[in-house]
Amino acid sequence: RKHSVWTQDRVIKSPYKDIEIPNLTLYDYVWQNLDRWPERTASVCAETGRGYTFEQAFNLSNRFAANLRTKFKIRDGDTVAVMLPNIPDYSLVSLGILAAGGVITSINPIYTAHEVQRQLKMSEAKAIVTLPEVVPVIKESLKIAKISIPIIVVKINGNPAPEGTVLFNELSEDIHTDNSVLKEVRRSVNDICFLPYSSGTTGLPKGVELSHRNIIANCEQINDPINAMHNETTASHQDSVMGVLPFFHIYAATVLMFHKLSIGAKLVALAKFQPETFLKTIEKQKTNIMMVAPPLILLMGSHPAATEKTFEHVQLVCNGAAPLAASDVERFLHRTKRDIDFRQGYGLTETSPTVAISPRRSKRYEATGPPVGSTELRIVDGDLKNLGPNETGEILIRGPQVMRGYRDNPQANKEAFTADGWFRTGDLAVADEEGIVSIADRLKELIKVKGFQVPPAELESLLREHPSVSDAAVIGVPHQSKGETPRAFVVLKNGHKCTEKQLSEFVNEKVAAYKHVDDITFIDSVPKSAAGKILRRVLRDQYC
Ligand code: 4UV
Repeated sequence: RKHSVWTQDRVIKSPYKDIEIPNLTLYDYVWQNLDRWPERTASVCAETGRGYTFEQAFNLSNRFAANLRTKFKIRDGDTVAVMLPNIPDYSLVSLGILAAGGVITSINPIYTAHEVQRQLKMSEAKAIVTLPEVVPVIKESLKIAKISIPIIVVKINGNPAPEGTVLFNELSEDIHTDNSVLKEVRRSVNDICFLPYSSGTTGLPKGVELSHRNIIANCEQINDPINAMHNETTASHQDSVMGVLPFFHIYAATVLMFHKLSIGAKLVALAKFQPETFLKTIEKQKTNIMMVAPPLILLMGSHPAATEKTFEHVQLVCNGAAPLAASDVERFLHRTKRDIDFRQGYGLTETSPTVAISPRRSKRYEATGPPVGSTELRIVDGDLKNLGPNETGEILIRGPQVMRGYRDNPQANKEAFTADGWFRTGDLAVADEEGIVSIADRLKELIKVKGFQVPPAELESLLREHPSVSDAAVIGVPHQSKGETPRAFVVLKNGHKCTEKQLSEFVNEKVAAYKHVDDITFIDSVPKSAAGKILRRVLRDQYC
């Protein structure tokens, strides 16, 4: 594949063959190979060994689906929220929602009531599935949002269902369920099936409308034989995949959950991250495929319990979600003493997510690859004019995995797409003669802490809610183990006094731990453009 993938108009074409997108819903796509491996383990809990075979997962999620329709009146296109950690039931719940004709909106299980209420309201969720211990947060969020929806809880220990909730297990295990109601479901491949929230290039998180076709296309794109990110589970071999990245995030939802179930792999669900458990699980579960983010590569390359034996079965490790230095990859690979195929994936929530993956056995660890099948890229300057090889500019994408758009947000959609339909990533990248893409920087506001999205606009609006604050701006600053952390600049109202600690407590109680602001600088005024946009670069140049 030495030939150039650049066209004369300076568009980067995929070197891989065009994918064919089966005319199936995501639900039918995931289960299409069910008869090949009904008895195999589909998902298993890393800590307890509790799990499901493919056949059990299929039957339980279908019964759950039928009961969503009969008992909760879920109809085609209704949204159901999933707020769960990585438990083996996660995929049953998700596929059940799809089988019922519903749309999944996934919520980070460590979100606060303040964060949850916004997503429940915006997505117009008709029900929510969670764990008993998360119910108090959800009840509080429903109170703030002034809405009332059924709460369904997955019971994974002996505790009874909290008051006012319904057990998932009773819905999925009820053998009297009449599954024939599922025949009423009418979903087409262009209907939305997944509605994650992403801030995109600017502002607060927005609902990203992903269709069945978007996600299936992306599964096919990473499935391409040349570009394969897996080993191809066969009659005699089953891949064992580490499910440590959170399933609520698009990377794990598509690349780990939907794709790996469709190829008959075993998904090992790790609910609570704890370094020793994580490392022990790799060894015990004979993990051969790992999808990870930078903090995990750093951990695997430095933790004393990470030894040769830990990685005995590992064949493929893919990093994504945030940049990683080649030296960190080398350190990790050196420790494994094995010839592991290391890959770098690049993508976004808005692109289902995969856009590019580094070629098999690429030694350019910091780079990703050329675009996956049926995907075109452009690298452009500030006037959207195409740049050529080895020139740095914003990366634009066209392909079947690109979202339909942000929900109910014409303004954001206008900014996210060019007039001729290219999606603007807000990432700065450079591509070489072979179309191998390296992500250079982020043009957009978004901060990524350990690969998680932290939209500055969210923290700024919380800071401005404080009675002593007149204005605020937040930027990301480099951090050794987390990648970045937020740093806030605050202007106090005339005559008001307030400490850094008071302000950070005011914000931090309303957001998940990785969004916490502990670095606050008081300034006289926030630098802004004539149009009122915060000049983050000025802040960076002046203070960092
Ligand atoms: O929307 P999001 O939170 O989405 C992601 C997706 C990660 C993926 C996607 C496909 C893969 O195959 C894979 O391995 C990982 O994180 O955040 C999108 C932003 O994250 C940054 C970039 O700024 C995106 O706009 N980002 C994602 N992947 C990389 C990255 C990467 N490999 N290197 C540098 N930055």
